[in-house]
Amino acid sequence: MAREEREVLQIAEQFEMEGVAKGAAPHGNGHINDTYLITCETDAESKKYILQRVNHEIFKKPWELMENVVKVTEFLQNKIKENGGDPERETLHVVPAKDGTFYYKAEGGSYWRMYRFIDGATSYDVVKEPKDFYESALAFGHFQKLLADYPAKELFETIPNFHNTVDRLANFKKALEEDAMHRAAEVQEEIQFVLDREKDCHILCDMLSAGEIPLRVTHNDTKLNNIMIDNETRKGICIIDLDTVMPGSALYDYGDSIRFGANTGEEDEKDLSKISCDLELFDLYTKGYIEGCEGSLTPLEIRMMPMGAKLMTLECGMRFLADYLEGDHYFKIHRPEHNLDRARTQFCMVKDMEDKWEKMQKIVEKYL
Ligand code: ADP
Ligand code: GN1
Ligand code: MG
Repeated sequence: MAREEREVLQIAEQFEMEGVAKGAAPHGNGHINDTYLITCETDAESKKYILQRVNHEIFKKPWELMENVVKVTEFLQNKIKENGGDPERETLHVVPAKDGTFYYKAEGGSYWRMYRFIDGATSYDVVKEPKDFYESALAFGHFQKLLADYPAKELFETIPNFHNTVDRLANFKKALEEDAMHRAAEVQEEIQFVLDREKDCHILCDMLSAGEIPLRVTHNDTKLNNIMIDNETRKGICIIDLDTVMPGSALYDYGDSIRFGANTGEEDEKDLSKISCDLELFDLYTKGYIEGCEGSLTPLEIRMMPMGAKLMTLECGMRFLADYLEGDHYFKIHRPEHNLDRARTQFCMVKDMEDKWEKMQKIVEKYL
């Protein structure tokens, strides 16, 4: 057994698992945390768990993050029970550490947490069937609806100003000014693309601060691989990756899903001719999200959906490009220029949305 696996297994042993942990393997395609699938053997069967090293460069206070996650999952478990659902499969369950806390701090200072594994379901990195994307929209909308009466004040802001596009732009400009890796000169076109859209960055922030659109409790990281789709029913059964559940706008959740799932190419596609906003997928997701929210979106929120999609895509591109300029310390990369490739797909998607703007508006208006 490799050293890494042995070390991860030792950490897994610190949690209240059933049986004896036998195997640990890297799992999933998240950009932030390190995720492992732990396999345990009991007398009767084998049991699986998800063990994660929380990225505490990004989540500065993992104990606050875990307090959020525990509270939100308990709240969801109760809601799901009240609604006659299956709380075992429809929300995450945190597995406590043996000392009764909800995370484990290892020697060397890394922070770990464990979830029960959701079996018989898959998280997809691309839309394989349009129907799956529609089901994911229903589920993300439903998630929003379930959290509608969650006491927002109780939530810690795990990453301050997470979707504040004005703040994101300021951070981008700072990275540009510092140009720590001397990379700015080669990416002038991409930089200009962002700077030309400065005004856009204010639109949703202004509407939120004027109270024109409501602040809600939102997920804030609604890409397709943050939902488990049941292998048999093909329903979006469980929303995962709850690290950024915080006050936000429904347009952030809606927009981030479009950014990722309605793109005809992958987030890190090098061939930009493959990138575009698929209007059929855009329509399907819009319909599903509005239905999932069960009438709770305001007419103005619905009208602003194209803007939510465009701004979440622009913001993500700006974040990838800033990270490229700063030396790739935030998002995991798997090749040189990975963040630059990602930024380019996002900007290409933004441009395509701008070209299709009237069509996107017509689509959302159908649902008013
Ligand atoms: P990151 O913040 O790095 O994106 P995630 O919490 O999204 O981490 O987990 C990464 C991947 O691990 C997910 O995309 C999913 O495939 C898988 N995963 C996470 N939690 C569970 C779970 N409870 N059951 C099954 N798979 C999970
Ligand atoms: C990160 O953790 P993951 O891979 O689900 C990021 C999101 C970005 C996304 C881009 C906490 O999501 O904000 O939109 O990458 N999460 C965090 O793929 O920054
Ligand atoms: Mg994730």
